[in-house]
Amino acid sequence: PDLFQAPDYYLLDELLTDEQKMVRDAAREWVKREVSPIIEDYAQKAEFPKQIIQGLADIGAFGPYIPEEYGGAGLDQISYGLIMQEIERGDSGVRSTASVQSSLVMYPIWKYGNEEQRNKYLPKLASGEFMGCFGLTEPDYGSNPGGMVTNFKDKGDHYLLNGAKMWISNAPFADIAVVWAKDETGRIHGLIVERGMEGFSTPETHNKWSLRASATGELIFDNVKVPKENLLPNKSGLGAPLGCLDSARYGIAWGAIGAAMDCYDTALRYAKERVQFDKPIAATQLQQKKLAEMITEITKAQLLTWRLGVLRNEGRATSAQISMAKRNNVEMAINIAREARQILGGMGITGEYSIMRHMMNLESVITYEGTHDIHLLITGLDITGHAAFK
Ligand code: TGC
Ligand code: FAD
Repeated sequence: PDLFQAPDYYLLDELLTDEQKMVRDAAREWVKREVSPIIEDYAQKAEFPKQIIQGLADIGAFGPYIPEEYGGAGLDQISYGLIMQEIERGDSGVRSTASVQSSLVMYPIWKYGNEEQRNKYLPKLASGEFMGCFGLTEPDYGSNPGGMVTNFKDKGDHYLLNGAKMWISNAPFADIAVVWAKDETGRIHGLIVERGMEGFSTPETHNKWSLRASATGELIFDNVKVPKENLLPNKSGLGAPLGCLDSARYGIAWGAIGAAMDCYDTALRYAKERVQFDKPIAATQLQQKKLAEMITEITKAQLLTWRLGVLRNEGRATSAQISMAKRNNVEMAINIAREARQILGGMGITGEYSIMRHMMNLESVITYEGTHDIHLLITGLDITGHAAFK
């Protein structure tokens, strides 16, 4: 009863299995106990709370759907989504850390790596002993990663890697980086770069107004000698990193619902308690309009995302379907954060409440993993057959 009141207007819990509910409730309880009490302070300090890494591993947030033989939690896609929802109810930056570790580092090693690489890295990533990051974006190539200039040359017994990535979540403290770079023919491959390799540095990006509790940085490669066994052998081409993004974007679709739920829940409680003109502001039509529209949008997003989860479990979800859910849900959440902030009046701009932090975080979420525009253009391409971004 002390848990956060998660809106479930259409009785969606009835669509979840006992295991899915158990996983979600464990994540919810952990976020409430370990994340919510400290996260505002860390966001204000612009610091990632490293002490929660063990807890994230314990709730299965590192590799929820990676098979147990590699240390993952071996869960289904809806359980994965529900974990992301609960973490992002706490903070989008913490969810970012889990998304990157699971879908952008463990996923490519699992799917595109060989057995040796899986055994070497996955159990340590699942337990949080190793933290990873994913380097796709470059200073001159964000929405268009296919243009990347980071490259490697075959030097016989090793590869020589040069280039730079920017806006990389977890980079400042990551032990390993999954880096996308072109070979001498211009073909994109994934390489595992380890901290400590000569010529590899990860300067931190400062002065962010968004995702402040997540560490963001650059990856600089200055003639880094990468052992040949660190190349991911089983997939190359732009489709390889984009395949990882499908998995992360799906998790973000769920995560955004969590941020929206927290804003709605906070605004509803506040509106019932806050009295102006001798009555609770919740008794005014204007505030009811805001709250009623919020629960409607959350409910629509929950149904869309649950269905997407079923399709993912069946291996039938398309990339375009994932783009639609990421785009819809993040916009839904950012709109709810803005309306909820207003319901709290002046209190809404303070760190006493989570809403302003969610609102600012969501400015990153609507931009990373494909901007809001790019996801619209992916839907446009899917329904018309014309790629408008080219
Ligand atoms: P295009 O020619 O369309 O495609 C190239 C190849 O990729 C295949 N493909 C996909 N494969 C798997 N999943 C997908 N979603 C795929 N989309 C496309 C495609 O079939 C093709 O394969 P092949 O075999 O024919 O070569 O590529 P394009 O250059 O025209 O670009 C398409 C576009 C614009 C949609 C794509 O570049 C894109 O999605 N851009 C956005 C970039 C982006 O999302 N970056 C994210 C960086 S990572 C990040 O932000 C992490 S934040 C994490 C956190 O902190 O939580
Ligand atoms: P640009 O691509 O330059 O876009 C600028 C504007 O132009 C946007 O509004 C965009 O929608 C629009 N635009 C671009 N192309 C078109 C077009 N064809 N038609 C119409 N409009 C267009 N990347 C990683 O690789 N790993 C990470 O871990 C990671 N973490 C991140 C963490 C944070 C906090 C942030 C902010 C970003 C992160 N990113 C990461 C990078 C992120 O994926 C990129 O910022 C994003 O893909 C957009 O690229 P860009 O910033 O270069 O914007």
